Order: sequence, then C-alpha cells, then structure tokens
Amino acid sequence: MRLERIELRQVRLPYVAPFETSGWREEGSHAILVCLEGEGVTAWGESPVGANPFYNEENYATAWAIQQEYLAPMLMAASHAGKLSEPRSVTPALARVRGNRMAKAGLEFAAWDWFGQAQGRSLASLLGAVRERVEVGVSVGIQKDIATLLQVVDGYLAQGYTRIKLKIRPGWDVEPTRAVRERWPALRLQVDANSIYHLADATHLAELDQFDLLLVEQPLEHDDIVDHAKLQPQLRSPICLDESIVSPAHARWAIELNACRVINIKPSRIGGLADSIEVHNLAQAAGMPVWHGGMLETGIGRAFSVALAALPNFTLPGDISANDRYFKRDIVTNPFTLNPDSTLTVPTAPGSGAELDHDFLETVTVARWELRG
Ligand code: SMG
Ligand code: MG
Repeated sequence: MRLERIELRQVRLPYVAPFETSGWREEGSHAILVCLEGEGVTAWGESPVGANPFYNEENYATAWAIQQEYLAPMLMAASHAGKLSEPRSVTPALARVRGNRMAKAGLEFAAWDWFGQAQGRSLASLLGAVRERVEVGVSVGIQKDIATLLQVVDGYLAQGYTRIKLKIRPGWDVEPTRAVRERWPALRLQVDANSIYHLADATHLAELDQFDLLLVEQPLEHDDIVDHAKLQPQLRSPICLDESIVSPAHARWAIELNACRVINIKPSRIGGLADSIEVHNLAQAAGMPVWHGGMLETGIGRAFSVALAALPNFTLPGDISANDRYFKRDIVTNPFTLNPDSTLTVPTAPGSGAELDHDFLETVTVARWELRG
C-alpha cells in the first residue's frame, strides 16, 4: 500500500434518540472518519470516538490530535518505506504510540478496506469469515421509567430483534431487569453496567442471577481484571468483559485468571481488526464464546463490525443493529436492514462494502484535515 493522501473528517450525526449508560448520555455520533488514498484506491475507516472520555480514555478531540500529530504521519512514513505489504502491518507500524486504540483503529480499518478493494476481495473473506449472516440484538439505554423501558423494548421486538441488552446502574438494575424478564420470559436478555459497581456490590449483583441472563457485562472498574476474577465465583451469570479487554494480552490475562466467561469484542477498543482476531482466537482456544459489541458506529464502522462478527467464535448475538436504529439518515447509501431472523447480511463487495453518501457526508462534516505523501 503506497499512500498518496490521508484525510481525516470529524462528523456530527444526531442519533434517533439519546443513548444513556451508567455514566454518560450521548446525543449523536462524534466519529472521526479516515480516508486513505493511494494507487488509485480510496478507502475509508472509522474511529467511533464519543463526545467525552467517559467510556474509555479517548474522545474525538484526543483521537483527532493523536492522529494528526503521530498516527497519520507514521502510517504515511511506513507506506513510503515499503512496510505496509498487508493490513496486518499497520498495527506494528503504529505500536510506538501507547494506547489511543480508537484513534489507531480508524486507520487500521481503512487499510483493510484498501487491501480488500485493491485485491478485489471482501473484508469478510480477508478476515476469515464463515457466515453469510450474523445474529444481532439491540442495546437499550437507561430510560426515564419502567413503563417507557417496556415500550421501547416492545418496539425493538416488534421490528424483529430477538436479543435485548439493558444498560444498568445502581437504582436502575434489578427492577427494570425483573420487569423485562416477567413480560418476556423466553427473551434472550443481558445487562451492561459500564464499570459502575465495585467488588463490595457482589451480593447486590448476585440478585441479577434470578433473571436467567446470557451475561452481565463489565460490572466492575474499566481497567480491572483481578476483582472480576474474584466476583465471577460469586455470580451464577457469566461475566462478560468489555472495557477491560483492550489487547490480546488482556484477553489472555482474563482467561488465565477466570475473570470472565465471555468476551465482548469491539475492534475499535482493541485498536483494530488484526488484534481483535487474536482475541477471538485466544478465546476460541479457551472454549470461551465472544460476541461483537458496538460503539454506535456510522455506516462506515458498521460494515467492519458485520464482517468481523462472521468469524466462527462469535456465537452470541452482537450489539450491531440496523443503521436505522441509530440514525434517521446515515452517511452510506447501502445501510444494513434487519432480516426476519434477527440477522444482518455480511457484505460481499470488495473491501468493507460501505458506499459513502458523499453529498450527505459534506453536510455532517464539521472539520477536515489532510496529509499528502
Ligand atoms: O452500538 O448499539 C450500539 C451500542 C452498544 O451498548 C453499547 N455500547 O459498553 O457496550 C457498551 C456500549 C458503549 C457505548 S459508548 C457510547
Ligand atoms: Mg459494554
């Protein structure tokens, strides 16, 4: 891959409804899109960073700065040094920068799109996908009361989604989960705490065991593995780690310490698709299922999620809903729509398969920057 130009764009794209978790509320996407151009190929990736550094330590402003100051110049230099012969060369080329994984992921995703297009191969086939459709569900944010929650869940079930995740926090955990479970006894249901509890809350968290949950996601601190290993034996529900698993090494540590029974893979949190495949493979070797999380990606990032989720050990439904669950109008002309069996169809076109709506993208771009090689 010999790059001639790298472009970054900040977008602002309102959600159909605000999304509220245990620690923050977001009104719309603040994603940074990355465009790579070279050898006649134009490729796109996405860093699905948020408005604030409340999910992890990154936000749109940190990613924007690190990409301009370090990552884009490093990628350009590696490309001109002939060091980018395959998409897996991107991660080592950016390794000198610590952390900042979402910032890196946008560039890494775009490189996979570039190689897919250049080789006439779909992203799914490059990644080693084994499925043509992937099972998906919806992550439901914290609502103002239980009646509203039941209405919102009912709406998603009516659309055909068959797995629901509830965001929980102290004061909005056992009762909303009970209400949903009582109303839909057979629903595939799970909860996500986004790191709001502490090990001392173990007895309280064990109350969730009565609801036959698929998993309890990231109950404890965002960078913890050890306390989760102490919590898991106190719960019947499987613990799933999200925030804590930022690299293949973190996945190995969690597996070795029995800190979880399931891993949520978000390639943006892990810094790219190459390391996400590593996490997938480590979990598979340990007999641990994984599923694909979501960062409310635009249509660009969503195409990468659907392709990755088609790998064999993604055996639980992903937080990868159809584009219209997030945006009234997305920045792609080929949004994903939900199949009647609660799946999305894996794209087969070369590269990621996302087709940009260039005119609409212009209207939602709030900043742009470019580097020429
Ligand atoms: O993309 O549908 C989606 C959202 C899935 O709940 C979701 N993501 O911790 O898993 C998670 C949260 C993080 C959201 S950050 C705004
Ligand atoms: Mg989560």
